[in-house]
Amino acid sequence: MAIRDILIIPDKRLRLISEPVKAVDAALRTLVDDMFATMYEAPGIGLAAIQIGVAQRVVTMDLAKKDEPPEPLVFLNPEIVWSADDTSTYEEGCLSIPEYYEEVERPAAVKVKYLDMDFKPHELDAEGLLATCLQHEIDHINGVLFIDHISKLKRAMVMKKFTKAAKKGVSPALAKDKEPSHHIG
Ligand code: GNR
Ligand code: NI
Repeated sequence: MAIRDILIIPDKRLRLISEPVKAVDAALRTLVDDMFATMYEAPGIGLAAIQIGVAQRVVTMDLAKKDEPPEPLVFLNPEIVWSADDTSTYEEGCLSIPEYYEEVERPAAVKVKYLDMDFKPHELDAEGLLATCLQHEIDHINGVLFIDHISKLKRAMVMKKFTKAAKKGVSPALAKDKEPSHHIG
């Protein structure tokens, strides 16, 4: 099991449309193991394979609270087959956009079709955090990020901050410390 690097915006690979999984083989099992190791270490409640640079339609998730036993979930080729008309708003974050949080409005409930690690099909009725997280992860495998659901101005500000930080090779939280002094005062 290996912890892999998580891609950060503006990495273009985060905009790829991931390919469907064709079979559960040893390589896929290693990918899923690595995704859990990476997700738990981050820590995050969900991860899409593209976030570690693998453009396959694979999602891991664990929504168990800290004081509860782990509940690892795997979704292969997940697809939203129904969305509720009513919406809910949740403050979202993303491991590919570290330390940025914003409210996102999405359908309050979804029905998701997916395959498990035995390649057996399932349908899951989700609401609450599970519905939000599934939509966030299914967005990832379609090259969509949660900032695509916020205002254009907020998105532009986030993109600018992370693009500047990437050029300096530091995290956005530290980037301001590298500003040349002529930017101050
Ligand atoms: O860890 C995560 N938390 C989170 C919070 C609200 C809505 C979605 C998420 S998913 C995120 C991990 C991540 O980036 N998954 O792609
Ligand atoms: Ni994310």
